[in-house]
Amino acid sequence: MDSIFITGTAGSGKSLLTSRLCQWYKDNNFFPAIVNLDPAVSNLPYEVDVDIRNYINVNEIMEEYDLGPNGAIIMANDIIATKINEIQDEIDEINPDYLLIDTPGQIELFAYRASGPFIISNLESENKMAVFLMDGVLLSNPTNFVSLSLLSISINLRLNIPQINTITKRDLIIEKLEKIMNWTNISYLDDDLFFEKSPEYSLLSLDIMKYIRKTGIMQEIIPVSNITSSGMIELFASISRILNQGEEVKY
Ligand SMILES: Nc1nc2c(ncn2[C@@H]2O[C@H](COP(=O)(O)OP(=O)(O)OP(=O)(O)O)[C@@H](O)[C@H]2O)c(=O)[nH]1
Ligand SMILES: [Mg+2]
Repeated sequence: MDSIFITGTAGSGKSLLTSRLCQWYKDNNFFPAIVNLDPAVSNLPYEVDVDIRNYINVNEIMEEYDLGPNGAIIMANDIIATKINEIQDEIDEINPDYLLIDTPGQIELFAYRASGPFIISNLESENKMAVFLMDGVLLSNPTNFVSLSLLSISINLRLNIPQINTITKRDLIIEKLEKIMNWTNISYLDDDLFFEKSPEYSLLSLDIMKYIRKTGIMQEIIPVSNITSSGMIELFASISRILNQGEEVKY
């Protein structure tokens, strides 16, 4: 079994992409299963196979510990790690080819606290990887692009598994897409940063991007749309490439 963790900023399209990936694997005669790790979600655009909400109830946590919604969500995210055995048992019973893991809306609660890295390192799976979603709608200027690239690297550092970067909601940014993709090129980025309001932040953005380029971590960014499916073939190819590499180099 290979596991694919879908991560990204709140509202970037994680849950919808999870359902699209699941459908693709089904259409190609594989056996996928979905784990929902978001204890606070109310509606999901797919049928869940393993659901953290069966073990963690945010409303009950609010009442029992006299917490407000934010405190309860933080606590709920921390409790995820304690449910690893139950989740693993359910997954083992299903025994899918591909396990798609939809992560909580608040990426910082999953990645920067203990539970996300704990679940990732303890889940039993042949290969593990992450798909990080950058919300295309947030990429309105080059400084935002650099900030989200930095977030991607930061998440990669915390989760410590191979990661693919995507720009989501491609259908909503058709006219801007070429410009956004050009920002991976330092000279284009430099030109566009010139029009940013603050020279200080422009220089900082440029320095950060130069470093990011050097690491090679953001070499490939795949624009996708969950609505029109454009870019999905490239995404599947990239996922397969990483998982197949893992056949030789175990992570
Ligand atoms: N136009 C467009 N809308 C999208 C796309 N992907 C997701 N959406 C919409 O964006 C909203 C958020 O999508 P979700 O899949 O719930 O995003 P999420 O990252 O799981 O959200 P949280 O778990 O709440 O952080 C929904 O209204 C989706 O229909 C896309 O590719 N194009
Ligand atoms: Mg979601």
